[in-house]
Amino acid sequence: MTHLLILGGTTEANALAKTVAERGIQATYSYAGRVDNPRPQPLPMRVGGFGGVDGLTTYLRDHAITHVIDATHPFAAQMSANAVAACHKADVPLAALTRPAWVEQDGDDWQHVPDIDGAVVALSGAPQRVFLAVGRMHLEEFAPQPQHRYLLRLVDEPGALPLPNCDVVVSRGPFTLADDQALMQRHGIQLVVSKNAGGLGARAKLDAARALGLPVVMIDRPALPQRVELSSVAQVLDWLAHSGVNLGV
Ligand code: 3Y8
Ligand code: NAP
Repeated sequence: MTHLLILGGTTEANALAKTVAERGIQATYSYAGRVDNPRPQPLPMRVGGFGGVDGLTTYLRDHAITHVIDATHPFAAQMSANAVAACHKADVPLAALTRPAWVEQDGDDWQHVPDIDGAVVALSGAPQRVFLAVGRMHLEEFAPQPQHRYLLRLVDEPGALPLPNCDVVVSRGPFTLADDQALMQRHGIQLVVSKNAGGLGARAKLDAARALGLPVVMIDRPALPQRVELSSVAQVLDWLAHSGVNLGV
């Protein structure tokens, strides 16, 4: 009996969940519980960590999970590493549903940095109006650069912020070029800081930066462990069919 676990939290995970539900494949959609109101899914959901590799291994066994799709964000490196380790221990097939990294186009002015710390260093220097579009979880790391006026885009209303000069927009994606361009013009943005998330949900700020002739500090993705990587819902269905799942056709 098939029971698919989808490690979610991305546009691609949501597209997969819709198709899996339509096909009547038994599946569970998993959120970390990072935000107050995660988007509802057409599948049974679970919210919260598993408790590391051992917790996930136990979960896989206790719920007779037959397949895992890691459709988490490219920066969710700990979850992806845990999924590789736990699926190996529990002998459960694993595949990642990923999206390619963004690449510079004509008119882009990107400065690549290897990680969040590299972005913090790149913000040394005279005060600017910075669109710090990296979410909430790593804001403290930017505290050494308080001189800038920051525009923050967060999923939920924040508590105390680690930066003195901030404007906060509470908004979850997917975002549009028109809205991001208007937002960045309204705030007189001079520099954008972005993770290389890839996908369509967050690329609007990059297209807006290009249109406005603004530089971007682009944070490269963390290294992820070796695993099967698929890049479309169709490829996931094919992978499932080849590992014995009846797709309800
Ligand atoms: C809880 C679940 C969809 C999927 C929406 C995608 C697109 C919009 C772009 C900007 C960048 C950022 C952030 C972002 C994007 C999609 C996708 C994506 C970036 C939700 C969601 C959860 C989260 C967690 C949240 C993080 C934060 C990161 C905001 C749902 C909306 C900045 C990543 O406050 C917090 O604790 C937020 C935490 C991890 C990164 C951070 O460090 O703060 N995502 N985002 C997931 C869970 O609990 O398991 O409610 O939908 C999902 C989405 N976020 O089609 O609706 O697929 O990438 N999410 C980044 O890329 O830098 C926003 O503002 O331009
Ligand atoms: P992370 O740093 O890789 O994971 C930290 C811990 O959070 C994991 O070890 C696990 O806890 C728990 N976790 C993460 N994703 C989970 C999931 N889908 N289901 C259950 N537990 C999960 O992860 P993150 O970067 O905080 O991302 C958390 C969630 O937000 C993921 O669903 C991801 O897809 C989504 N997201 C993240 C970003 C981003 O920029 N990082 C952007 C968009 C969406 P245990 O060890 O206790 O199991």
